[in-house]
Amino acid sequence: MSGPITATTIDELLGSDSPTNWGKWGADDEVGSLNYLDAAQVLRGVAAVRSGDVYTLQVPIGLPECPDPVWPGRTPAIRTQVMDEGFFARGEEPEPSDGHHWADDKIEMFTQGSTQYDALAHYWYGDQVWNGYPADTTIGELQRASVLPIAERGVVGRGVLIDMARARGKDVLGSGEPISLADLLAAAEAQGTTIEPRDILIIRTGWVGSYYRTESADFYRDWNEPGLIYSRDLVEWFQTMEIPNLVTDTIANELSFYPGGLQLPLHCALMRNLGVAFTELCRLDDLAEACATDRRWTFLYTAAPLKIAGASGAPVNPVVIR
Ligand code: UVW
Repeated sequence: MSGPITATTIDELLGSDSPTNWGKWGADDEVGSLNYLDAAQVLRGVAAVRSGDVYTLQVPIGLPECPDPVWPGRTPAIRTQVMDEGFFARGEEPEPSDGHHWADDKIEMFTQGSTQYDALAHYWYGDQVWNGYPADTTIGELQRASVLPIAERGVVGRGVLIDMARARGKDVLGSGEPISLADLLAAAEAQGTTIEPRDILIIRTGWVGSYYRTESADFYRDWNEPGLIYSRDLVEWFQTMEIPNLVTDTIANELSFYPGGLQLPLHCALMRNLGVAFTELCRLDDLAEACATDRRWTFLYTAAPLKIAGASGAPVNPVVIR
């Protein structure tokens, strides 16, 4: 990419011939590039397991000392205790005759307010969402390409981690720091890693990890998440490589804002047009440390978001087995 991107609309940026996978898996498809993860890909993931070490990638929900990290405008989860020993001690709940007590609680949260899978119809431009479904199928609930079909299917395959922060000798990439396709491939080469077709691509920036070490006001100042920057060759590479799933440790998986005013154009080019599943807001630091220690950057990746009907996203705790 030469020079800053100054397009002011997604249409202008992507043009009329941006690569798409619409129709590739039929007129009724709702899981897009996850279709690439067939049984052979599951076995390829299993074959990458060496030590049996397990890593969970979700950030915690509802830590009392630290509100959950969320995209500006969303609010962190609120967990409310609905029943506990205190209710009995205060006489607010009648004592059951058999002597049992219990605890209950509830959570109010954005479906995308934690580590999460985006539904393929979560983000669009023009009047169509993934696979050409009309944009008005999102009114009230996502009638097509909600997160439910992804949740019902599950996601299993070979994961490959590219540690961009480590490649640049940083703990964390800076606000608005871009990652081009060339940067990604150079970091993979420097790690000695080959990204193979149909790999689940996991990119570490250190961003979400830094949230837990940073004052909230500092974390949200000059808000522009680092990440992949749009280029036509990046989109073509995703399509040619048949990448089913992009996973990162940022809240929205890509560079947030562009000088011309664009926001999250890869949500449109990759998710809406190619059907690439987005897994956002992962905690990757411990996994990256383990990979750097024994220089093995590939593993079995498994995940299934919660089955929430009609939802534009759903929390998930991906599990990686090395
Ligand atoms: C936005 O929609 C802003 O981001 P995300 O995909 O993280 O939910």
